[in-house]
Parts: sequence; structure tokens; C-alpha cells
Amino acid sequence: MQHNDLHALYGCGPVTFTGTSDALFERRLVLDHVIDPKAAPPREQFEAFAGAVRDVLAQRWLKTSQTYDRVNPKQVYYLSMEFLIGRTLANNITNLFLEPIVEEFQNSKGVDLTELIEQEPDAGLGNGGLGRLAACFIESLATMKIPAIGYGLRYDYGIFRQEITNGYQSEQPDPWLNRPDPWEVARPHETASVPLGSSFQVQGGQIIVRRGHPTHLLGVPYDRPVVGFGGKTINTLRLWKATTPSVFDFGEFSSGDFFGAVSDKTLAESVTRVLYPDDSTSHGRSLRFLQEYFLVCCSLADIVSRFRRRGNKWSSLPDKVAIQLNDTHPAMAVPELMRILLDDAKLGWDEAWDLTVRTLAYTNHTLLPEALEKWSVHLFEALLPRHLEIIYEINRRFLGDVQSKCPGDDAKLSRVNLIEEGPDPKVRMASLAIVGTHSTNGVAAIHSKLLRAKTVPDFAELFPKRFNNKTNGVTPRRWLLLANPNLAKLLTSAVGNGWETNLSLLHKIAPLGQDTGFRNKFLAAKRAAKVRFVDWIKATDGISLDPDTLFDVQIKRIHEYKRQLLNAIQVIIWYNRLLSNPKLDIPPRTILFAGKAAPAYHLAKVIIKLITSIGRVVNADPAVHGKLRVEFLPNYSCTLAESLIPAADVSEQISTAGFEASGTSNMKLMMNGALTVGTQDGANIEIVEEVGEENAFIFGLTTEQVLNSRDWYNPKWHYENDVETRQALDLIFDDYFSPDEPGIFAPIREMLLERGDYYMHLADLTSYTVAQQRVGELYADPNAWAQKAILNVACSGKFSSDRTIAEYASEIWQVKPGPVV
Ligand code: 26V
Repeated sequence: MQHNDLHALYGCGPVTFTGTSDALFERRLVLDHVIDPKAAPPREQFEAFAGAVRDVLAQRWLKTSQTYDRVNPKQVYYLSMEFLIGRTLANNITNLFLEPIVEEFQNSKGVDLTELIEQEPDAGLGNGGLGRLAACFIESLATMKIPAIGYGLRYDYGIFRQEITNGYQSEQPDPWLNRPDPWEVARPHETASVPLGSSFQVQGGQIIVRRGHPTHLLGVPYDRPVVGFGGKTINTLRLWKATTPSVFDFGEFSSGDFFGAVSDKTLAESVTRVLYPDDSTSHGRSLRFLQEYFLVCCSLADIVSRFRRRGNKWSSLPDKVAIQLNDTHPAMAVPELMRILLDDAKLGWDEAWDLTVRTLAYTNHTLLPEALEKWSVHLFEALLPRHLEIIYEINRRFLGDVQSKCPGDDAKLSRVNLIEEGPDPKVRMASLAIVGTHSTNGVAAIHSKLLRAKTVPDFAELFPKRFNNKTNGVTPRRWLLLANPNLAKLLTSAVGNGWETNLSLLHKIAPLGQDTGFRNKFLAAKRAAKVRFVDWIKATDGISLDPDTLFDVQIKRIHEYKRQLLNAIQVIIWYNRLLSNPKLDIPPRTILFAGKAAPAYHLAKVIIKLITSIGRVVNADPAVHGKLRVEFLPNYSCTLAESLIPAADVSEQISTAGFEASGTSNMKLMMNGALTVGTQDGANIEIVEEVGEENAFIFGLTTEQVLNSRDWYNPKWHYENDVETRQALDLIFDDYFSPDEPGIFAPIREMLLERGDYYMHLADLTSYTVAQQRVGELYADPNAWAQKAILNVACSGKFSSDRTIAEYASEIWQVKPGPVV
């Protein structure tokens, strides 16, 4: 294709292209890498190719931000400690509609694009659902042409790479920036300054404060393009890197402290060195406190400077700015915005407070008490004394209001106190976020209901209008169009174009479940996805799988409440059944697990070891060969998910009811035609509402039953009275799966039988096994199975993140699709 065509698509500024797409690529190889294009290794080819794609989008990216500055619309700012982006090249090619050009280029140059794509490391700047949600949201915002910026941290090391050695998880660093990243653009001239009340040292992930020596950090922004589908709007994801002023600062150099200056720089840079890989507890992580403030301080300074440079008056802040806090991690935005409005803008308290509350909104992502953030007042005193002063004043006024509304209710007063009193008093960040924002939302209907009714009932009563629900969604561009090309093509042939941005159009395929021709094409697309995955996992990890078996998939962080253990025990039950009845006629099944355990979460790591150990025994047992296979796939990542999800037949969503806020892999799997085996938890409930209970396998206790049986639940009863349960557990406890490491699964026995099985695995085991029995029966009839799988795709429209973002936009942010760029 000629440059004029590219220019017509994406050009819009004074700069024009000077060649064809081939030339863009070759010029990059020669000029950036000084290498003969014919001799370039794959990595250099990737950089050149990605660079050429960036050249194509550069003008539109610039134009988008210029348009926002000129038109001055209300803009959304999404603050998140995590953006789990994954790879970018294929996504940008898709969203820029460059596929035809790229295909032509591949044919003419003999370049293998799949090989290039594999060169890109995942940008793994997140732990799991919360971080991937942020990435889906910014893509939807750009696709829907909503003026928006995502703000996060540019960690040198993303989520660790998981290795499995002798069946155990070990963590390896992920230096994803080792090679230059072709997407990011550093903007040193827009560096932000972060003043701190004390200087500090970093030791083992903790900071040691040197009181009374005020200091400051610098935040250098690195921008990444966020390409909307169709490439018209290209928003920005701005990631901050921590540093200090140049080490070659003349003053320090000449004063002789060269060594000190250099080591201070290293110290400062450790603030954005690594993503915290523990999403299950917030205890004792003082460096994390600095990270969170660093994000808030840099981002708010940036937001305010954009707001002012567009000529806005302070009083119009909520009319021009909507800031969404992704969990409490950026909740220091409440005192920080107050500080800016009081100390910099010189507004009075009442006006500053009104503007702050109307500008900020907060999303809650978990009800687990151990994950709710609380920061020591002492940390605030040392590093952010002014913020503590402001928090105390917010608290004083708030408690005054509560007292006048409910006089004499001291118990309530202490429950809603923003400060948890005690020897080491703490700021309750969720309470601060609720009080300091105009909207608090949960991420699925049941989660929002429980948040209101069980977790923060006092706040829900005080601020009934603030609480709302925004059920999560996922972007169909990455998770269907890009990940599952065969199914995407079939969908387009059936419903035409347009489903990519209006996923409800997929409803049209619902009747086609009855159509033999369509069903066969659907089954063929599923098989093609399985073969793609089988080839990929063989090449990546050397694992051999049979695509002609049922793929039963549980992919998510390893947590007790997500109950990978329930799945593992059920596998043992089927193993036992097959051993005692070799004629048992069940469809051959491959049970696939993937997910990371927090490095300090011992029991989660034992569960990984159990799954790998079961796999070792079961996969080597000729008695079940060809019928049952168990694999734990190492290093779960966006890229693994994109490959595996299209291949899945069964989606395991089996958390204890009331514990999974929403889940999003459940949505991705449904969209790709997997049937859900799930509890009535999180968004599973809404999935079943859409597709119908007869098209999923729902089992287990409801949230209410979990709550009501907590007092009398006795896991030992199940062990003593259910033969299959006992036989399965005894194999674990008696080291059948760990003959060389006796006793390693004792912590599982203790959790289940001695400490009361808090997540009620044994209570749900029988109904889970029955559900799995039904799965096997249905799978034996491919037509009946395909019909239900097709209905799952057809009814997945609600779970597009476009729907979620449309709800945030109209009900929380009051923003409209933006100016034409
Ligand atoms: C907590 C912490 C604690 C301190 C250190 C680092 C860290 C990182 C993350 C978290 C929060 C975890 C909360 C979370 O990921 N929630 C998940 O959010 C998904 C998107 O809304 C939702 O689908 C999942 O159900 C929910 O578990």
C-alpha cells in the first residue's frame, strides 16, 4: 500500500509520511538499528515493525490530545496502581485496521508476523483482575471516543515470572524493559515533583524514615498510546517513573558528595522498581505507601495543570474533571486534592471539600477484610504531615455530622471513624474513599449489594445515594476479535460487521444453534482454537495436549476463596472412580490450571504443589490414560490467556459464594463459547441471568447459605460420612501424590479439617461433582453441547467493557463521547 493511503487513514497534521509501509519498516531497521533488513534478528524486526506502527499512529495521537486541549471537554482520569496490558503490537494492528496492509507486507517481504509478535514481552504491570480491568477500560474509553487518560506507575519489574520446579512455584524477576519498549514516549519536560516530609532509606521492601529531613522525588511521565477501535481516537496511558534530579547536579558534585548523589538516585528509583505481587494482604508494606502517594501526587499535578492551561476556573473542576480511583490504592487523592485546593488555589475549606467530593469517585474490588488498606498514622506523620492534618480535619467534621445525625451512638461513631484507634493508629482508606468521593461502586450486582449491606452498612446508611453498581466487562477486541480469529470470522459471516463495538448484536446467532451447518462451523472454530493453543503451549513449555479432549479450564490467581483445591479434590474423585470402574464411560477430559500465588502465601503455594503432584501421578497412570489428564500451566499471563481462552470448553468459576467480587475470566470464557461450571457468586449470577440456568452448570451454597451455616458448619462431618470425599482426601493426606516428600500436604489437612474449612470446600464438593457429571454427559453429545456454547456467545453482549464504560460515563462521570478528532 502506498503512503498516501496510510496518510488518508491516520495522517492529519503537518507531518506526512515519506514512503510505503515496507519503507517505514526498513527505514526503522536501517536508521534505528543500523542493520541490513535481510539480516535483522527477530527482536530487531519486532522493534522496527512496532516502530513503523507507531509512526502510523503518531499524528492521530498528537491530534487527539491537541483536540482535547482546544475543545476543553470534560475528561476522565483513571488512576490505577495496575495496568495489566499484555502485548500491544497485534492489538494496535487490529484497532488501526492495518491487517490488510500487514498481510500484503508479509507476503511481499516473507516476514513471519507471528514470530515478531512473540518477541514482545507482556507488559505485566498488574496482579490480576483489577489490573486487567483497567487495561480493558482504557481501551473501551478510546474506542468510545471518550476523552480520557489512564495514570499508573512504570514499574521496572512487572508481576514475577512463575517457574514450576519439581512442582513448586518459584518467582523470577520480569525485567520487561530490558530492551527498549517501542510504544513508550518519555516526556521529561513534563516531570512532576513529589515533596515528602522526611527522607528515607529502603531495606527489604520497607522504608526506614529519617525524620525531619524533607526531600522530594521526581516523576518522569512515559506515555503509551491507547488506540481505539478504528484508530480515530488515540488516548494516552501515562506511567510515572520515580527518580531524583540529575546525579550530575553541579552543587552536589562540587560539594564532594558524588557517591551520595548517585546512591540517592538509586534509592529514589526504587520507588517504582517493582509491582507488589501480593494482592491478598496490605500489611506492613511501607514502600507501597510511597508508591501510592507518588502515583497520586504526580497524576493530580498533571490533571490540575491540564485543567488550568485550558483556562478553567477552580469552581468548574467537577464540570471538567472526573477522577476514578481504582480501589483504595490511589485514595490519597482525597487529601491531595484538598491540599491543592486549600494551599495552592487558596480556596476555603467548604468550597475545596465540595469540589473534591464532586470530582472524585471510588471503585471497590474486594470484600476480603485482609485486603482492605489501612495505613499507619506514623507513616503519614513522617512523610505526609500536611495530608494527615487534612485527614484529621475531614474526620473531625465528618464525625461531627454523624454525631448530630445520630446523637449518643458511640458505637457507630467508632465504627465510622476514619482513624482506627489503638497503639498503632491507622487511617482506614476505604472509609476515607467513601467519605471523600461522590460515588462508591462495586463491580457486580451481588458484590455491590454485599458491600452496602455487610461491609460498610453505616456508610451506606449515611450516604445512600453514593452507592451504586457497575458490573465489570472485558474488551471484545482483545478477547474475541484478536484472540479467536476463527470464531470472529464466523460471527462476522453470521451477523455482519459491527459486533466488535456493539456486542449485543451477537444475540442474532442465538437461533443458529439449531442450524446444523452453523453448529459444525462453530465446532470447527473451537477445534481450530484448540489446535492453535496446543501448538503454542508445546512450543512455549513443551507440554503435549490432545485437542480432541474436553478442555476444562481454571485460570486465575491462586487463592483459597477461588477454590482451586475444590477442583483438585474433584479430579481425584474422578480418578478414583475410573480406577475402580475401568469401564466408566466419560468423555476424555484435560483439566488445565494456571495462576500465580503471592510469594508469601504459603498455602496457595502448597495448592500449586498439590495440583502438579496430582498431574504427575494421574498423567503417568495407564489406567486412566486417554481419559483424564491434569496440567498446571506455568506463568499465567495475558498472552497465555489469549491463547487458552478460545480453546476452552468449560469455565471453572467456583469461588465460595459471596467472596469473588465479580470475576472477569468468566466473561472472557463465556464470550469464547465455554460453558460455566460455577457458584452463584460475582458476575456468574449475571452470566446465568443472560444465558439461562439450563445453559450453565450452577452448583453449591448460595451466599446466604454460606453466611447462615458458618456457625454450625462442620467439615469433619463430610469427611466422616461421605466415602468419596474421604477416599480422595486420604490419598492427599497419606502422601499418595507425594511419596518422596511425605507430609507436605499437612497444611491442607489442617485447613480443611482442623481449622474449619473457612471457604467450605467440603460443603460444596458433592454438588460440584454432580455438576461435573452433567458436564460429561452433555459433552458426549456434541450437537447439544454446541447449541449451549453458541448461546453463551450469543448472550455475552452485556459483558463488553463498552457497556460498563457507558454506565460509568452516564451515571458517575457525566461525560459524553468526545469531540471529533
Ligand atoms: C490488593 C493489594 C493489597 C496490597 C498489595 C498489593 C495489592 C494489589 C491488589 C489488591 C486488590 C485486589 C483486589 C482485586 O484484584 N479484586 C478483583 O477485582 C476484579 C476486577 O474488579 C474482580 O473481577 C475480582 O473478582 C476481584 O477479586
